[in-house]
Amino acid sequence: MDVDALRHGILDNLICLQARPPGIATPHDWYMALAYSVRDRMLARWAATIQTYAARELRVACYLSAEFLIGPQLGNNLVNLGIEDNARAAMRSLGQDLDALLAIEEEPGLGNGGLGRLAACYLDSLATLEIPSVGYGIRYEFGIFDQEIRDGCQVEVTDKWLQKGNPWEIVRPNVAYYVAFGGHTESATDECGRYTVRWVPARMVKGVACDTPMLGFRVNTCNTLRLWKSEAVESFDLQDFNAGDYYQAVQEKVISETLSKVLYPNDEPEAGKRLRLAQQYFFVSCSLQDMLRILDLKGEPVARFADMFTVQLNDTHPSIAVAELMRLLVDVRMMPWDEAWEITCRTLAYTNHTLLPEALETWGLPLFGQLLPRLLEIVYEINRRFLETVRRKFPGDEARVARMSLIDEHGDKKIRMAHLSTVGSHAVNGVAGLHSTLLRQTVLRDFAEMWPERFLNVTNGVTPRRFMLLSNPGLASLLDETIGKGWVTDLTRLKALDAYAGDRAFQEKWRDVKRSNKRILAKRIHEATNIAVEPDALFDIQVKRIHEYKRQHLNALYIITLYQRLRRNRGQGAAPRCFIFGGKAAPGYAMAKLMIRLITGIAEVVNNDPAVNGRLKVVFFPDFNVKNAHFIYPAADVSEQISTAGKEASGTGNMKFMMNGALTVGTLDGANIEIRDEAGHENFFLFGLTAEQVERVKREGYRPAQYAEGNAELRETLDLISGGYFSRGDRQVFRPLVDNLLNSDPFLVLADYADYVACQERVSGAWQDPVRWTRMSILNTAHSGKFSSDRAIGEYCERIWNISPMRVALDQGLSAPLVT
Ligand code: 26Q
Repeated sequence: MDVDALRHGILDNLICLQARPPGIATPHDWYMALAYSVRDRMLARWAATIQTYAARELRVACYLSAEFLIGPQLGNNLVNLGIEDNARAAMRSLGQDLDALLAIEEEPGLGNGGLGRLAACYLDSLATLEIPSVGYGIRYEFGIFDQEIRDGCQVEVTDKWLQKGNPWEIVRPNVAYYVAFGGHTESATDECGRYTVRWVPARMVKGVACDTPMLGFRVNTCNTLRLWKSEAVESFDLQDFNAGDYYQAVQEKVISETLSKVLYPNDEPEAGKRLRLAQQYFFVSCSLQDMLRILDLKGEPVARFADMFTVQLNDTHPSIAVAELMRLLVDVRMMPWDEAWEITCRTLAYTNHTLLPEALETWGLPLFGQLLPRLLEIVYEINRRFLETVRRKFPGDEARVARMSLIDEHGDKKIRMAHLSTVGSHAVNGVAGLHSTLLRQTVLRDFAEMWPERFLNVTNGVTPRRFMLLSNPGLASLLDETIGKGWVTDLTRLKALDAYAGDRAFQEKWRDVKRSNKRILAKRIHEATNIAVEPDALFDIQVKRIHEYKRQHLNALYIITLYQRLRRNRGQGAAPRCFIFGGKAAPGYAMAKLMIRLITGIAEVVNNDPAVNGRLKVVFFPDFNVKNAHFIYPAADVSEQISTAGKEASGTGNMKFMMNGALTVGTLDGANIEIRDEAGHENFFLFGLTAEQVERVKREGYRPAQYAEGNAELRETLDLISGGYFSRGDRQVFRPLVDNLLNSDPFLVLADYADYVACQERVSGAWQDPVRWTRMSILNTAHSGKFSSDRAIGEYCERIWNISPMRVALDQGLSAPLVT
């Protein structure tokens, strides 16, 4: 781990793996050589971890997720190994700059947003807390698209994260499973008189394990993220094919390989039907087969499955696991149904991430039956038995039976994946207090009535290693020198900052850190957009996926209002503000794309208007991803969390902002509520209708146009948009957006407008008093401890998984049998 050994390792890898002598090595060659050298230093821990898990009787937590948005790995691994300084020195001695190399890494964009990033934060905490665990998912060849902004519009560019190779991944061709699709089933009675079913598939696909090591912070535990890549079943034997069949066989191979080709964006109206379902089944089946194989290798009977594994379903995307585990136990392992069902329910637990009806997953019966005929039969059988228990418990209540059924029989029949997950799990949780309450009251109300003990809340959390220590080194060293280093793994220790919140000297240091982070962001903004922003301005930031419920357009309406006010008094008296947006819109989500155009349109006008005198700047930062997030969160003064109350399940960006000392402007939605309770109500800018009020307004007949009629500034703002002021005179462009707001406004933007504007004025007032502001900022960081993913994972371990840490020792013999 010392500088000299690192230097040698890097040179070795440069020459032996990159095949480049130092004299002609490109920066990318140096990056690869360093990455391999870091990986080499993780491998001893990885092997020790695998050995420890293989040798002992223990329980493993398996986190099943269609997305893992892990972000760049090099910096995180250096930090977790504790060799960042040594690596920097080693690179310097080789004439290279570590920061420049860190910037080269292409991040694996294997997720859309919150849900995928949450899975990655949880892997970090699982390893840091020394919990035996595996992440299971899909190795997409193309992750989330890269976003470019051209003429103010989003343009999607293919993600090419694998183009130059991925030094973190280890492919394991010997860890592979077959997954069946299509065909039909045949039933028979075997010699023992048992009813058996044989699935005769139309085709098979092979799933190969691609492993990425997930090292914990300063521990020996190095867990595995196992992502499945699809391949054609066998390379075909030329002699068996005539020329025509040869090309047919190649074609089959191509189809098989498309399975793990691309990640689907959420919020897509045509959210890829058939292929998406095939992806889900593919990775779930491979993962469950992998668990069974590990059980066999350990010599454990299948009956012990639920003792050895606990499986968390990250939303309904892996919910086919309920039926697939039944199939593997009943059809393949010949277990009686009841015993298999008991194991399935004891093994699985389900996390819900949304209440939005349009985002709840369902699959049409015909499609499901064609692709997975045996699984459809199993779903029917689960449903038949389940509805029997409903009828026993609520005799004569057929309306309830229809509501709870796994099959939605209104119109085209569909399988309700949230119902399937709930029925097949022993625990169901929401991701923030309000969300879990609403889950019990709305989407899963009947289920909560039937099994109240099954429902619980686990508020989300994020990893302070990546989102503080790695991305905000200035803050991290100030914290280290003020309260000691322990906060990184016990974030509640930040409370010790309370004592310094009013300390003028400390406040000065706090502001220095923030100012330097803002300078870094200002530089990035200039490079990416050519817009010059003033680091002394208030940085007001909203970064997240673009969606109507997240209400980036509410923010935009306020900016226009502020702009008008500034123009009237020629910018006098107002505190300079810089509004920064970032986030991707689903390629097929027209309204979200229009919201981006509105923001860039506003930016073009206000940034170039001399009348505002530089007191207002608007930036749309392109391609918001984990890498860019590293320099965005630390630079924020204000965090915009303005979703319609009741719609954002939790939010996790809100937590990253808080840890980095931003003050939140927010509604009583998702985790905002808990953030406000922790920070102190006086240190949070609250506005807007509550979830209950939102529902009441909607029930009583919401008329958005009335709000515009009653508010001259709002009317003027909407008129400017419709009049083409932000679209170079084109009155058509934003019509759908303005019409939607005036005529339906499903997310109550206009209803919350006035209160939002008033709230933003309070923000401006507070900003004028730096001592007060800094105090509030310090108190936000000080009280962010609850939002560490370590706390969240601790709760999963204790309340759902019943699993405890297992220390890994480095100095083990290499004799124990290996179960990879
Ligand atoms: C589903 C079917 C077909 C294609 C795509 C999808 C799909 C993919 C991703 C549906 C949803 C997602 C992602 C959802 C998501 O990120 N939800 C967010 O989860 C966070 C972590 O719990 C919460 O903080 C956010 O509030 C929630 O919106």
